[in-house]
Amino acid sequence: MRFLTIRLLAMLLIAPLTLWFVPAPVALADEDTPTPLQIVALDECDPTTFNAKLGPDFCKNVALAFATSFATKFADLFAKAAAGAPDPGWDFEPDKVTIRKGTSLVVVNQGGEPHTFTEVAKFGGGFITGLNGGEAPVPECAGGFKDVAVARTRILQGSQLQVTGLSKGEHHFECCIHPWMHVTVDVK
Ligand SMILES: [Cu+2]
Repeated sequence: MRFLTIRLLAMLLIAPLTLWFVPAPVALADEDTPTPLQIVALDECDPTTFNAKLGPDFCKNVALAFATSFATKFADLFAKAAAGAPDPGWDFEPDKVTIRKGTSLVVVNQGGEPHTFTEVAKFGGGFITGLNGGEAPVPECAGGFKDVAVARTRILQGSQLQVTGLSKGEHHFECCIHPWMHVTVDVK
């Protein structure tokens, strides 16, 4: 009888404590974590010509590239970049975003080939000279994928990268492979 009473007392004491402590962190997380803002990386690489140059499965464009004529051939991508009119199908969308401090970015690669989402002080060339349209590589991209700082900003086909902890002010991100792909992020 005494044992039962102690158990009952314990339950009566512990039950309200659990109710009190468990919901609190959930409510806090909802208030402190704004919905991430999504940016999409796009390209229309032509699997036949890209993979002939770069190996099987480099370009995994499954978004109807075979059935239509909007895919860009490997040589044409380089020719357009060299002429100063880079292919608009290679793009981050949107190009300019405004977020409040604490909001994270989620960058989703819906294209067929890899991209990077690399923060740079100033937009400029990437690490593939033939795609730079004559611009010098920016220091943040210059090392290519042998530089861990660049490699960790890589987004493979069908995957995503999350960017958190951006300070207030203007930030610039570009693809170190296709440097005309860029985004300006204004953090308020
Ligand atoms: Cu790219």
